Amino acid sequence: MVNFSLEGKVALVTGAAYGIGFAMAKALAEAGAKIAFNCRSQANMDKALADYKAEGIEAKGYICDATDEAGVKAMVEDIEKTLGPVDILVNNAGIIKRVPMHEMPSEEFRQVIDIDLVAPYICAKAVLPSMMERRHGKIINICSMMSELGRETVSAYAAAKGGLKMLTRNIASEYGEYNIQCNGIGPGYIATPQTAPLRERQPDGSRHPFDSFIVAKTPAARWGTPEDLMGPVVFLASEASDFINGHVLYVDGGILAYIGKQPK
Ligand code: NAP
Ligand code: GCO
Repeated sequence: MVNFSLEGKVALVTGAAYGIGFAMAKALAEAGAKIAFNCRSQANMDKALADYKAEGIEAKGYICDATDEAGVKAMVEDIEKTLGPVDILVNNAGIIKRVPMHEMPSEEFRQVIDIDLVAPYICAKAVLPSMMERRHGKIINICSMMSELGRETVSAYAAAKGGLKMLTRNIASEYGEYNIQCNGIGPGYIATPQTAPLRERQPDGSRHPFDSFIVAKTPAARWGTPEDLMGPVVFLASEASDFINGHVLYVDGGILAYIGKQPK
């Protein structure tokens, strides 16, 4: 029988205070994993711990910036002491800044690269030695439509997410022989706080033009929800995907397959 169970596994989901990370952590917990997560803000942490508890999940939370190498190392060591070695790492923490590239301060460009690309490297590096020793592990990087496509104002984000796709392939290449699988999940347009500005009602009460654009551009004719990511992450975290490595699974309602409707 195909094994989707995560009983006895320890999962670290970065940036899982809410949004996609929270939904994925919930799914991993429902499949049997023990959950650790991090975020930067105490307020988000407090609310997240209450939300996990309300779902019956005893998640272990850490206030830790995923770009802080020493902090991440200490977090992973503490997880190992309290829950056990990390079997599943989901590099989910991420930000976006929507600024025309020619107007974007380089510090902002660097910050997006730091969080969306360097942090996944830092977190993967922190868990790999133990996974290599135990000769098994799952690393899942949360990529994006912008791992494949560009659009106005998201140059830093697209550069980071494009790099994250190749980092995923490189980790798969370098560590596959240790029975470590590294894959990506590429969500389409998902309704979370990160995309809230793109869905805001206009002053006249009409839908945001980008909202209408995305619904037209998506064969499923809807925004995705964080819950749409729950099955894919359990699949890639489980033994059911042990021979899948270096793959980015797009969970996008068909956007990448679709040229778009002919204008009326
Ligand atoms: P979100 O709603 O903005 O949530 C981001 C989470 O990451 C929050 O918990 C935030 O908490 C945490 N975070 C941000 N920077 C961090 C850092 N440096 N260290 C630790 N935690 C950090 O985002 P989302 O929409 O759920 O997206 C989650 C991931 O999916 C991101 O990588 C995003 O790029 C990707 N994605 C999103 C979509 C979408 O349409 N929403 C589509 C494709 C890919 P704190 O602020 O408290 O740290
Ligand atoms: C944007 C959106 C996208 C989504 C996601 C799509 O401004 O275009 O925020 O980047 O967040 O990454 O997959």
